Amino acid sequence: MNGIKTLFALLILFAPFGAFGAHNMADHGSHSAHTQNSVVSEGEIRGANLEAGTVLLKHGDIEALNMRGMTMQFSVKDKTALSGLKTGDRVVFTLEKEGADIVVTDIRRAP
Ligand SMILES: [Cu+2]
Repeated sequence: MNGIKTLFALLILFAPFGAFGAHNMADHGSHSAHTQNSVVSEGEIRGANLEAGTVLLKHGDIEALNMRGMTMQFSVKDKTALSGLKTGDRVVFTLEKEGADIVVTDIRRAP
């Protein structure tokens, strides 16, 4: 009997920490997304034009920009960021609003 009581006590003690931890993680993502005008997201390269400095990216939902998952073309602010990347690469990229446009200000292979 005592053993079961102890187990319950432990569950009650630790359960809130688990929930808090998970919540914190999720929260962190949206916080960093709202800092400045930039959003960090992940996707896959579907094509690139190094001369034009454009990249075709398949990305997931980007709530901060009201975008559902899609494949779309972006301009890359610094074309050289595309060198070394190829179609099929998983990437982490940063998007920034520039007037009416959304440009990629950073892109690198996903770790
Ligand atoms: Cu999009």
